[in-house]
Amino acid sequence: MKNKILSNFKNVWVAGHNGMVGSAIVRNLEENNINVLKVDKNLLDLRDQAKVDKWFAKNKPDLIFLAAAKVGGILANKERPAEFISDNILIQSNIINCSFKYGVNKLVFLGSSCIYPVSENLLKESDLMNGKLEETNIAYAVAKIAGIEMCRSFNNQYNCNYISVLPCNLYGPNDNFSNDDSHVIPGLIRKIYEAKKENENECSIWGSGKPLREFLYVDDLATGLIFLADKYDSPEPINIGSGEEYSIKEIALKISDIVGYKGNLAFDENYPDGVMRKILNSEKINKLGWKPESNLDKNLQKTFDWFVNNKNLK
Ligand code: GFB
Repeated sequence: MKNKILSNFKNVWVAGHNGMVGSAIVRNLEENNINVLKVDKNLLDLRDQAKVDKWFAKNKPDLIFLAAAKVGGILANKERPAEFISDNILIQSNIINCSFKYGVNKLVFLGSSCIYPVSENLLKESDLMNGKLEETNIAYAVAKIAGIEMCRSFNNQYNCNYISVLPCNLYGPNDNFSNDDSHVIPGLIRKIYEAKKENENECSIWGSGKPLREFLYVDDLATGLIFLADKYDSPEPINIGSGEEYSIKEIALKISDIVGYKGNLAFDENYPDGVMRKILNSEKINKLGWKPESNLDKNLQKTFDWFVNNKNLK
């Protein structure tokens, strides 16, 4: 009999359940017959401390996946830093403070590989706060670093069990496929799909195409987060990556093949590249016993299929 996951918890809340990460966690938990607490953002603005407190008093979660955040790609971060730092600090502070006030047993906080200092090497957890941050997303990075330090501080001072997980770049169903705010994979899926539909001879790709990024499929992330909720109790951050890195040009060519686009891919260097390489050292979680089932080509196809079937939803 497979060990029942999260058997130590009875009231699991996925904050941000409608987002790409939150919905992947919910899919996994509900497939394992675990009831999930959810609250839509139009019913509870997580930036509103009084409302969050009232919700905690009524719903009393004992495990929280903090997947609610203001996220976006390189352009959104570059152009709207005030929103990224303000919203994320408000959301995480409200939830972490209420978790302590209402005795939540465990909280899983989500950082990102982009909060590490710029480096061409594999990013290790010990590299955090040991160097200059990437300019294009410094506001988001500082907010997330504050969240990690808040978890560590509550663990040290009040013996809480709030863990911090740092994923690499993510993709999958239910992502944001908008033209300007999205991350690279959904942004390119939409752009190249539309170039094919409009029979355009050329499709513009931001940047040089040279940057390298590590990608993890969001359903693999979900299994990793649930694995850590069950097995990881350290206040130290832990990376979760696929170990698969590709250049933006390789990704654009793969997506063109999936879409069936035959036009030319033009790289527009008026757009920022961001860091030239961003890949995690995921030895720590691998040694604990988790590895992704990742297969980028198959998962890119699944993501494209989801987009085609849902593109009119948003
Ligand atoms: O995914 P992306 O926005 O995030 O961009 P980052 C990755 C690379 O893809 C950059 C290029 O070099 C972009 O110039 N790119 C090419 C595109 N075409 C496109 C496109 O159509 N859309 C997008 N978005 N990029 C983010 C951080 O940095 O990493 C976030 O800004 C977040 O805070 C995320 O943490 C994980 O990897 O550059």
